Amino acid sequence: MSTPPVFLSLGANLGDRQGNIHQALQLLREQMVIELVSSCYETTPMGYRDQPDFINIACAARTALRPEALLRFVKQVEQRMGRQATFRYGPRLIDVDILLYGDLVLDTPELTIPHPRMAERAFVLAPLAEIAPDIVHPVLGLTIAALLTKVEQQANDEG
Ligand code: PH2
Ligand code: MG
Ligand code: MG
Repeated sequence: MSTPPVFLSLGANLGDRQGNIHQALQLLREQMVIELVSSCYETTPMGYRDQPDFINIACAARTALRPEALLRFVKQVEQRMGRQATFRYGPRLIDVDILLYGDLVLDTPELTIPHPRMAERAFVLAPLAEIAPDIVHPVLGLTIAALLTKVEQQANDEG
């Protein structure tokens, strides 16, 4: 296929976390060919800490959907799985975020690609580095492996 590789981050910290991730991947396959899936990472919550640990994964996929349609589709998958709106960074059954869409750089009120916080988040970068260490972030010009190293060094510096 000639569509660009799309990278998604999935996270869950409510209910059957592993089952939710698995179900989301199945639903995503309705509109995407999923080519690579990372292993599952159990991660401590970032942002708002007083909530259960997450399971996070990353996947690589191809889709005919353009970015805006892809965003609508992943939001629909979250809704179909019963995700309830809570507060920002709060607990969720499933979260599906678009990280990268080929080399596309996009910034609209609805959608920012690359994902604006991916470079700060070990829970995004560690799974992504497992499946795509050498992909270059189209804005920062660094590989995923290099971004992960930076985040890990910062975490060490902060103790
Ligand atoms: N998602 C958030 C906020 N904090 N922390 C972890 N460990 N994993 C997540 O997926 C996560 C988070 C907002 O989407
Ligand atoms: Mg998210
Ligand atoms: Mg989200």
